[in-house]
Amino acid sequence: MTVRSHIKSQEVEKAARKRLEDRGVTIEDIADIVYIMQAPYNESLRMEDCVESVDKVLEKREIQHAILVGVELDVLAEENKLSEPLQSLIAQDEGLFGVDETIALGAALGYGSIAVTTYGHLDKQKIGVIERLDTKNGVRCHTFLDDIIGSIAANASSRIAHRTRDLQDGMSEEDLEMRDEEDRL
Ligand SMILES: [Ca+2]
Repeated sequence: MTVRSHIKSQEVEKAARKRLEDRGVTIEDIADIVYIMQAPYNESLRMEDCVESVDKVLEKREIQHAILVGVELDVLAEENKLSEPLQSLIAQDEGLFGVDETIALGAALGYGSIAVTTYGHLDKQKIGVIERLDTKNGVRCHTFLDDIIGSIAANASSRIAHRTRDLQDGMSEEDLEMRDEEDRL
């Protein structure tokens, strides 16, 4: 086992973003879901707000770690590199295997109850890119990725809901910016 003593956070963020890209998921794909989720509550919502929100969520370490763990397991399952019975549980996306959802839900906890309920909704109503990933075609394994995308979209939706309220309440852009920084755990 080789262990590197210091892993820079920029390296982790870059790797997580690359993982999504390699799996064919763009920030815009996730932003589309955010738009669908938030537009009914926010008349002036623009697509670019959703893209920005997804981008900010991807700055969060907890999310980056969830992406790295989840996609790694999906890829190892595709390559038949896991040991049994885990290999089959993940490759088949076995209905009672809930670790994919546990990781994704855990990553949604940092953005409060709106993120949690939105994640739950997206888990049931597969929307946009999640639906595409959920389609089992026997070649690709997205057991973890679909839930992680749901979690990112849920967090970005919750972030927009809270920011919209804060702006209505007269909070300045600087205060909101500071909040994002504090949130970056
Ligand atoms: Ca799943």
